[in-house]
Amino acid sequence: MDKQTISQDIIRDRFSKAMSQMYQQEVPQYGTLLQIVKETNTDYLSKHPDTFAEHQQGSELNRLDVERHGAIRLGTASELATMKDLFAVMGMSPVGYYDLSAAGVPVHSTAFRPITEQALLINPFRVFTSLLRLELIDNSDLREKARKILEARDIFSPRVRELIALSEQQNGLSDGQADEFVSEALKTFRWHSDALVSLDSYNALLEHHRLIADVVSFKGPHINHLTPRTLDIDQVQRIMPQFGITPKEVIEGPPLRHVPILLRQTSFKALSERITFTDSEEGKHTARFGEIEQRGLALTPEGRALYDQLLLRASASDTSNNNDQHQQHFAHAFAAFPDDIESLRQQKLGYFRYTLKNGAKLPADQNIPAHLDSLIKQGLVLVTPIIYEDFLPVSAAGIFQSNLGSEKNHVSSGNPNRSAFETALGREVIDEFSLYAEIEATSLNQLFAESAQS
Ligand code: OOG
Ligand code: NI
Repeated sequence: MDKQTISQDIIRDRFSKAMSQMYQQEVPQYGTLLQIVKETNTDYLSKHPDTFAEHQQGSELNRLDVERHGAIRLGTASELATMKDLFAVMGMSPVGYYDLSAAGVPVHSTAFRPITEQALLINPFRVFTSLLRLELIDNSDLREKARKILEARDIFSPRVRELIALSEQQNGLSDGQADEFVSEALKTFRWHSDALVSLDSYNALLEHHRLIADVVSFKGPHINHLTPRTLDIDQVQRIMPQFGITPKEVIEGPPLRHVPILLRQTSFKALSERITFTDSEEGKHTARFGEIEQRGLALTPEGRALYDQLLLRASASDTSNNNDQHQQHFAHAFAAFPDDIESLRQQKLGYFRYTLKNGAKLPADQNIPAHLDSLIKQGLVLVTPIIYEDFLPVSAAGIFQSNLGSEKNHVSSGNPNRSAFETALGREVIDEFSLYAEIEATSLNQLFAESAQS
C-alpha cells in the first residue's frame, strides 16, 4: 500500500463533499437550496462579470462552488478536545471565540477552518462548533443528569480515533487512509433517530431549553445545518418561497451595499423529525435546518468597532419583522459606513489584497511603499477585498433563536469565559484579525519584491 501522505487540503475537500452528500440525503431541502444558490450565482455572475478580479477568477469560482459551512453542538470538554484533533487532520484550526450566553443560548463557540490563503482557495470548509455550558443551567438535578448522560457517551468511532493518532504519528494520511478517515469521521456527524434518553427525560430537558435537549438526548452531535455561499442573498431570500422553503423573516448582518462587508445570513426553519426514545415511545425533535450566506470584506478592529456600533444603534430602533423594511432601516443606519473600496482602504476599515496589474511594470527607481496610493490611482496596483472567513455572534444568536423556537428559556445569561473554553479545547483559539493582517502584509511584500526585480 502506498504510504505516501496526501495533503490535508485534499482530505478536507473530500470530507466537505461527503458531508454535503450525506446532508442532501438526510435533509432534501438542503439539496433544493444548493440548486437555488447555484442558479442565483450563475445569474449574478453573468450580470456582474467583474465580481472577481480577472487574475483570481478561476480559483474564486472553484472556491465558490465548493464553499459551505456547517455547525455542531458538543456536550463535554473531552468531545471538544478530540474534535480539535479530528479537524486538525484536515488542516482546520480553531479561530475566534464566540460567547452566545449573552443572547440566552448556553454555549460558547469557535470556528474550525483552514487558515492559509492557499488552503482557503482549495476549500474554505468551516464548522461552527459550540460547547454546551452546563454551569449555566440553574436546575442542579437536571444539570447532574445531563452531565451523567454526556459522560457515558462516545461520539467517536474507535477507528477514527486510531486514524487521528496515525495522522499525528505519520504526519499525515495516505490516500487510502484518508478515504477511511472521511467515512469514519462522517459517522460522528450523522443523524440518529434513536435517542439516548427516555421520552420523559427528553421532555424534562426540552422544558428547560431546547438546545440542551438537542445536545444531551442524542448519540452524537448531528450536523445541524450546512450553508452554501451566495453572491446575492436578497435574491435567494426572495425566491425561496417559490421552491416551498420558508425563510426566517429577516436577513441577519449588514444591509445590501456596493462593497459587501462581513457576513449576511438567512435560514429556513428546522424540520420536525420522528424520534424513538429508549422506552420505545415515539416523539418529534426539531434540530436541523438550512441556511445561506453572503460574504464580503474582512474588517479591521476599527472597521469592526464601527460595524458593531452601527448594528447596535440600528437594532435598537428596528421594529420591523418585514425584510424590506428591516433592510431599508439598516441601510439608513449604515450610511455612516463608507461604501467604496478607496475610502474603506484609506480609512483602514478593511483588509485588502494588493497585486500588480497583469503585465504592468513598476518604476524601478521608486520607493513603492511611499507611492502606493498613486500607483493604485494609475491602475498599476490592483486592490481587492480580502473576504471575511469567520462568523458574527449577533447573527449566530439570531440563527440559533429562529430555530430554537420562541419558548421561554430558563438560562441565566452568563458571561464570556474564553479561558475555560481554551482549557477544554486544549489550546488557544487563533485571533482572526491577525490572519487577515498577515494575508494583506504578504500581498504587499510580494508586490514590493516584484517591483525590486523589475
Ligand atoms: C450554530 C449557529 C451559528 C452561523 O452561521 O452563525 C451559525 C448552531 O445553531 O449550532 O452557524
Ligand atoms: Ni451557520
